[in-house]
Amino acid sequence: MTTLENGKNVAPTVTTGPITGSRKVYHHTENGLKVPARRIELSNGDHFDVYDTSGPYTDPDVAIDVHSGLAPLRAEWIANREHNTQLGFAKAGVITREMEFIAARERVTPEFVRDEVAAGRAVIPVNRNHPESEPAIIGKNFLVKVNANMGNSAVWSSVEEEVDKMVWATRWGADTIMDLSTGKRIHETREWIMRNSPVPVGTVPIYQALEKVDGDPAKLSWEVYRDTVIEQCEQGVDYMTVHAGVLLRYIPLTANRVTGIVSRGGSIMAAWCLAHHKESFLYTHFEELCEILRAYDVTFSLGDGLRPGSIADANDRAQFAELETLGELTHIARAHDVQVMIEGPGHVPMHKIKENVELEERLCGEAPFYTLGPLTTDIAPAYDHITSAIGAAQIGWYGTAMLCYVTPKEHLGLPNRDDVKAGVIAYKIAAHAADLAKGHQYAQDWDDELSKARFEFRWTDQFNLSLDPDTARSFHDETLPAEPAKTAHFCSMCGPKFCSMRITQDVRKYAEEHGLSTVDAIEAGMQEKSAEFAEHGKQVYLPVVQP
Ligand code: IRN
Ligand code: FE2
Repeated sequence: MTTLENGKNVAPTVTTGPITGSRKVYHHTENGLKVPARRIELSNGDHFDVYDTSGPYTDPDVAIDVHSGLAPLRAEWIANREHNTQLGFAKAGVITREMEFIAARERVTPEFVRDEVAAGRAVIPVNRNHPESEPAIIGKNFLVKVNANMGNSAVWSSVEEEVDKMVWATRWGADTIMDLSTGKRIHETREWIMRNSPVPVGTVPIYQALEKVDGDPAKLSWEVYRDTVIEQCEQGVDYMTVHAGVLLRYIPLTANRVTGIVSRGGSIMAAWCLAHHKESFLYTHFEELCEILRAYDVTFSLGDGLRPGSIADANDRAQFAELETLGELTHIARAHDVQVMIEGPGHVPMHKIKENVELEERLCGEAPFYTLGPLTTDIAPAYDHITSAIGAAQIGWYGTAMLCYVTPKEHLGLPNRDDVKAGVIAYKIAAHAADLAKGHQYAQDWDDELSKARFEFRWTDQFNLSLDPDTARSFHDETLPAEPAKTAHFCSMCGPKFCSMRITQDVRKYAEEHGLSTVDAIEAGMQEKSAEFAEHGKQVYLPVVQP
């Protein structure tokens, strides 16, 4: 591990320990692989296991030393097999350890994982030089994934903060993270993140290449770019955004847009193309790039350099022209056994979202779609985790495999720790809502567990089954802090007299006691309630009575 700039080996402090109300467990596969899960213990003696992205940080039995990094979980798997990509193995009919691990995580068969990878419908981003990561899969027939972006910029934040944000984001459920650092300490920041990340890490190599030529896009070259890609492959980056679809002839298509080119990588490449009046070197050298990525099993995330940056620009000619080129490149990469996913928008109103997924699937042979939101309106800066989670839920439902989070700071500034959590939680909601709509049994089971806990007034179980137990509990504590309130059959929203759930339970009890059907009991029960209502002076809101 490299030493920090000031000469001292300062270890970033990161959050460790289990999430409230749950503990780390491991499921063992046929071949003895230990697959992590988060077990939520319930007060009725049951438990519910959920998909766990947090790595060893939430396991109190593992000592975390960020200086030495995480244990290289995959090192032995990689050492004991021939050199190939997950796609190459899958095409040859081989089930890798990674596929077996993923099958257990996703509750499907290893054969299914292999077949989806072989078809190019799913990717497993696992650089052979990132053995610390726990394998995960991105594809529409698996759980919808969430990516969290981090990275310092020239003006703000330190290496320590970025490592801490990575641990924090995965704690709340980020399935992958992207290090988008710019500025001086790019290599060093990335090294700390790579060695400590339990999830796949993505980057946009053009950002670092630009640093190497002092920030002047015109000075970029294939050679500088290639060397940067190799440097990052060597460090273990699992997937890379490559804006190879920004062709010279597409740039004029953005001239009349409201917001022009908003992609950082896209604008860098457009500037290079215009400065040299040449076709993009990412496009002309694409096959060489395939060879490099293949050697490390790095996955392409073909960038949407011409994505719309406003509601007005959604689904325009520039955006879809680029998508066509990404489709062409997908087939080239696959022929080299390199895994591919496709990046998508951006800013899209709800009625224009579906078309994006349909077109992407058709043009790119169902390569996993990976979208940035999209934001469904532009009028709520400071709340763009919400404007975009709405679009993310929809696009996920239609078949997008991974959702790139947007934080409340989007368009305004660099996200801090709280923004990272707000963004991750908003996107876990979107991803889970999509899983539910897609009929995923595990998603349905999770909801049912929480619904039951809510109905039975198992408050602690309701908190612990939620995506953010700490906040759920603290909101409840605000009005009913006393411990008995955690078993009370009401909360402060409706108060003890008007809790609909309690009334329903009363109705059911009444039916049982009086030998009535529930329908009759509702009728009888409602009459009683109405009498009770009149008795209390026909007031809808009664003062809350503390237990
Ligand atoms: C995801 C989908 N479309 C864009 N993204 C992400 O946006 C991409 O993966 C990267 O993390 C971020 C910034 O990309 P640009 O602005 O360089 O295109
Ligand atoms: Fe934007």
